[in-house]
Amino acid sequence: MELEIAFGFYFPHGKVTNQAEYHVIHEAIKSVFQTLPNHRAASEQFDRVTKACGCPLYWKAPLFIACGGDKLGYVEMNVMLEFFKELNNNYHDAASRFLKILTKGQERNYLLPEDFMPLVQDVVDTHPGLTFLKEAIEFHSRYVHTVISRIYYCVNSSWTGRITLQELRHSNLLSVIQLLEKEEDINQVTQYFSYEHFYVIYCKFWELDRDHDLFIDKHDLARHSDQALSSRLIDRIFSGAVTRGKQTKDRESQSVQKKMSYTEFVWFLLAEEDKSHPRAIEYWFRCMDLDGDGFLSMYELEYFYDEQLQRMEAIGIECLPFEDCLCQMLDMIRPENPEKISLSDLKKCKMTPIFFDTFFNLEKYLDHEQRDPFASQRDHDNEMSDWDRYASDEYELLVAEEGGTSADGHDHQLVYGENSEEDVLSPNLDEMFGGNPYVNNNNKLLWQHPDVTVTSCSVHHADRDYVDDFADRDSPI
Ligand SMILES: [Ca+2]
Ligand SMILES: [Ca+2]
Repeated sequence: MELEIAFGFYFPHGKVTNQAEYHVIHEAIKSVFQTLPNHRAASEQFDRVTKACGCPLYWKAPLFIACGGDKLGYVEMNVMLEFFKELNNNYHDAASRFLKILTKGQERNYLLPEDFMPLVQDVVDTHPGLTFLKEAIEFHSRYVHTVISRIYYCVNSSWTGRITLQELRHSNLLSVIQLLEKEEDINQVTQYFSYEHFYVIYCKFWELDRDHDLFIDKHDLARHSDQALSSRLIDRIFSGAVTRGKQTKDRESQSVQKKMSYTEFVWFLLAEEDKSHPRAIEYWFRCMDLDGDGFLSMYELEYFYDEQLQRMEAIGIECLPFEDCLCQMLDMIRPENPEKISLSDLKKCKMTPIFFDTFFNLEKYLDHEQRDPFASQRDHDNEMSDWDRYASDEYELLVAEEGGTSADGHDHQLVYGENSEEDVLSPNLDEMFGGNPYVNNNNKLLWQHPDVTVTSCSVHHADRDYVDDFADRDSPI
């Protein structure tokens, strides 16, 4: 990038658009406003204004707000023309314009989760594939938060909670948002917006969260997928390596209990059900890297395998001793340094899901054992991701369990609380995106806002490796 700046090829906000195009759009905006009373556009009319600006349809709510429409209830023609002029003069590609619009003119060069709320809420309110949700208001914020959490999972490869322009450009987010205006069936938009995917994630959480306070603890999570996960791994999930660890004090025992929020659960489930996704590999790597040195050592592998061995013995299954298992795994991963496994070793290997399941998911490990490993790799070569396949299967099951579908194909009964008027999830959700930075095993800060700065284990040279690995921008699948 430094080279690019030196030679003048670097355009932080995209390349300059031509003036002829500007005038065409300028006239188009004027002609929309001239059909409106007092040359003012209300939010319902902003679909036309947005299209006249040459923006994707579902930028309309953020655009309306960026022009002050939320305060006045309308936007005047001159305000819109001024705003567009500024966009045109200073922001020259879709990503930089999107960021400018969503940050509502605040001088920020990154997006926060709440910046996405008007956009996703507007999809709920106006997308033809979600009209059945209109009456079920208590579902709105749950859907909105699920979508935003999925966006961060895929796009925010730096794990900072802040989506940068670079991350936006390396992602498919803008093209998926654009797809929404052509695709009437929201479930076809499997990236981020699918209602069925939301429904599966939410039901899975609801099952675990027995007291419905919208947080789950270690014991709740242990019940996930018939106790498939090892307790050592669950401890790591709650350690702060991958969650920001809300802590609540237990009144009776005075002990501090760590809880997982709904949005953290979204990340967990996505990572658990598709272990080939770059974010999932990072997620499980963080969990297994007990000392936070950026490598999985033989000791760390043995620590997790030990519990797998005990569990298999307990149910009378014959299992490989650690040394043999280790040989198999090293054969499979082929790490650059045979003594330890790095994040990039795992990202390069196509059989990484088998690697992780061997160390902490008994059910999936036994599944893999019964299958030809190359068959599962072939499965992977077809178009559907592991996540899409999981979500689709689970949705079918949920619908079947609930005893048939309603006319619109959706049954909301499961999640209707006793007082369905109140959106109980919202207050919790709204504070979920903030919280503490990630910590490593020693409770020292490992990941800090706003950059990926490793502050704690500076004695390890491996830190460099960590940062490099996380900084490499994998575009989401
Ligand atoms: Ca709970
Ligand atoms: Ca380590």
